[in-house]
Amino acid sequence: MKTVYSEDHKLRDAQSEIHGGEIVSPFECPRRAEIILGAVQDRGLGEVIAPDDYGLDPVLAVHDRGFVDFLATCAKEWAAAGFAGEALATCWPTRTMGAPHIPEHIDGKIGYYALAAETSITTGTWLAALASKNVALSATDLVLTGAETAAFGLCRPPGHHAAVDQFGGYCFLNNAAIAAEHALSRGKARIAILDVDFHHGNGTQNIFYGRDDVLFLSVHGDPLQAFPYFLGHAEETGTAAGEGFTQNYPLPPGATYELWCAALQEALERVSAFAPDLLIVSLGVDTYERDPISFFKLTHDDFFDYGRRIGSLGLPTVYLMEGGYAVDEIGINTTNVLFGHQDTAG
Ligand code: Q9C
Ligand code: ZN
Repeated sequence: MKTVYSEDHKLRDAQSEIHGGEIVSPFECPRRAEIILGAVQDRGLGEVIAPDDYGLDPVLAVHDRGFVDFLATCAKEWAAAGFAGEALATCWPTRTMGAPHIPEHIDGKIGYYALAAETSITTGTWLAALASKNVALSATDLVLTGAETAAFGLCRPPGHHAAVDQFGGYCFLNNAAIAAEHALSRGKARIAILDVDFHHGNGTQNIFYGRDDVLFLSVHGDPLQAFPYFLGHAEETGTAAGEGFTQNYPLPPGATYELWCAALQEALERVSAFAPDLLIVSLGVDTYERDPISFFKLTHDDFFDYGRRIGSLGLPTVYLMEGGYAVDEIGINTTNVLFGHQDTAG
């Protein structure tokens, strides 16, 4: 299986994350991608190639123009406002306010576009986010052109928390959604997105909630107990034409692989019944037993096992990297899924 990778991910190198009331060194760090790349090369998964540049059109097919402009200029505006640290949101339009106007001051504007406070915006963030969506699109094109039956986009920063006009949860542009929309624009009729990251893919769900051409399925920590806390419940199944095209599988703290796998099997049956032209896997390996911010208990072997299950569907498949914060072991866990896929898909 080929891997698409861009060194530009290193431009996203934030120093601050708000965690447990402290400012800590971010869990989502450049070393994550370096370790994954190392495992891809050391284990001989396949060729590693650089992405093409797809410009902004595929981004604007998914995200709001004002949001995109905000991401592109936020760090500059923050510095111009006289703030010394990295840009962080501290004020939101909350449940009692609505948002009748988008603030002009960057301190308010960042709150308007943020879905959480942990994620800072730095000067290199925008270029890294652009490179990450190029990685996703290039990996997708490897499969769309028929050159490959499966591909791996080593995206960093991740994407699945980014909504139409919101960033957060370490995500800025929704790589999986951008890839899905791109596949539709290239004549594919139905896309399935399977999100196996520990966290609910609120952004992807938001983007396709009213749509019947993109099936969204997510297995994740129950939002009553885990980030993003306000979306990802089992009763969220889509709206209007999209009714029945979203399915969530929230699982409680301490869920075993047996339970996790039962949910995955249900999701895989939904994928098969939908008969998509393309399967996009939002691949987060923060379900790992030693992940520092998550509560599932998957082992190295479990990643290989579920990769085999996904591969056995026999669908054209694009894996796009999302989360995973046990950095020393992120490479083995990620490549285990991909080798598992190859084991059954051939
Ligand atoms: N301390 C991904 O895995 N956690 N994002 C904030 C507050 C944010 C995870 C909890 C976790 C985001 C792509
Ligand atoms: Zn995650």
